[in-house]
Amino acid sequence: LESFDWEDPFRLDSQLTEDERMIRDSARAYAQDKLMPRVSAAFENEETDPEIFREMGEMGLLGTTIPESHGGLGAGYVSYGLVAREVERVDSGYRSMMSVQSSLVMYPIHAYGTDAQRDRYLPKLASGEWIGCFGLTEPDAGSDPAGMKTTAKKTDGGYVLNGSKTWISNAPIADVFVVWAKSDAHGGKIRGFILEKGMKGLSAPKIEGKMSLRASITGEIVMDNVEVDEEALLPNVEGLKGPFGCLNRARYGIAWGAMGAAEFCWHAARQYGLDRKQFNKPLAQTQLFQLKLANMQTEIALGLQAALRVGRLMDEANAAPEMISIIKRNNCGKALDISRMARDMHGGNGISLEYHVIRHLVNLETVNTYEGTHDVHSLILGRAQTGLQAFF
Ligand code: TGC
Ligand code: FAD
Repeated sequence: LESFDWEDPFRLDSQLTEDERMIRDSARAYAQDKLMPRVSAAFENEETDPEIFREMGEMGLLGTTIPESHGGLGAGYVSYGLVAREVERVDSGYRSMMSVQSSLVMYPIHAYGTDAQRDRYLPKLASGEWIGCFGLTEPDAGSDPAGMKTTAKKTDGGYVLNGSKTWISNAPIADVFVVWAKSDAHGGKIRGFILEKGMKGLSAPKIEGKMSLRASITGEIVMDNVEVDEEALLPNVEGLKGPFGCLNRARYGIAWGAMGAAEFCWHAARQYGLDRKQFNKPLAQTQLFQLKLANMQTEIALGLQAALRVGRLMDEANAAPEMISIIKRNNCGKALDISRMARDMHGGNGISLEYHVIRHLVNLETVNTYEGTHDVHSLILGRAQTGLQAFF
């Protein structure tokens, strides 16, 4: 029989192509060399360094799946997932910054935009020169985005937008805003618009005092009679399937990313248990400690294998949104459990920023909530197997 690699139980590595391994390795090197050394201070001081977008752009980590002709990497969804896993191994906030830019801003411009919109925005978003944000959630419309109040009213040659979005990643430092609004010219249907920083009536105040995702800035988007011309409309999609098309991709990336955060916590707990002695033996030599390590290893191995399967199906254009709900829901929930367990296994040290596990834990509270809460994905899966919708 072959030997067992405890870190890679199902030989995930051997299921990747050479190109995928290269992309994974360069993302890991960047994340460990450049992000890991600054994350504790960024988290403690609640500071987001916009330079990170430029660095990620240079490394080719923005728009992994966007064609090279538009500044992307032209790689597949498995590669995108591997990048998310490496970045989130350091911090969910850094992965958030990247996945919003890639899946929620570059993707809709590429998939739903005109050639002129692609040419104007994609190269600068791919390089990180411009930062993007995605405005769907509103103060009174979170899990139920169909209830949004933001409106776009037709004018001569354009639209006037009014409304507010909240809990928007990157918004206070964004140059480009992809926002969703109900458009009177399209029978009240939801349409996407691209706004730019500096437009009259557009502001993006920071949300202060977050106890989670503190290295990633979050804000509101306030639109007070923002006038845009016809070219701001994303012409090629209508209805909720516009934002959901983007969310499918971001949710998929989160399923990989959450496993990266979980892997960090698992490895840290294992090492801590090997290093720390109580009752004259390493903690890792106790049955309870080993049970917890076995549970972590099992959930992570299964979660990564499932994410890889869905990634392969996405690369074949053969994935259904419900598959993404399974892995987003499961991997976020399991990562949150694993980070809580790792925090406990570190004893008192577990609450210190120095050991990182508490930071992952509080971050994963957000990751379990955004892009469809754990319970909302349960309802999506319940509907898919009963034919009965239980949302309202
Ligand atoms: P429902 O009737 O189910 O669907 C309405 C229309 O949308 C289509 N659709 C999809 N299309 C593509 N992909 C999907 N996953 C789709 N899901 C639905 C559907 O076919 C239909 O199309 P049509 O043409 O018939 O009109 O809509 P509903 O209102 O009943 O939806 C209910 C529910 C709960 C499933 C949905 O609204 C939901 O998923 N809520 C969660 C909201 C959410 O995920 N928000 C995320 C905000 S963005 C964010 O959090 C970014 S954080 C990122 C970071 O920082 O990393
Ligand atoms: P609610 O919808 O009010 O849900 C509250 C609770 O009720 C949850 O437990 C939920 O599961 C439950 N619930 C809701 N409906 C039902 C139901 N029918 N049946 C049973 N239970 C239900 N949004 C963006 O558009 N862009 C972003 O960039 C973005 N970034 C974010 C960054 C951060 C740090 C955070 C915290 C959020 C971000 N969000 C963003 C918003 C995020 O997507 C929403 O918070 C999320 O969709 C949940 O909406 P809500 O907060 O209004 O909660």
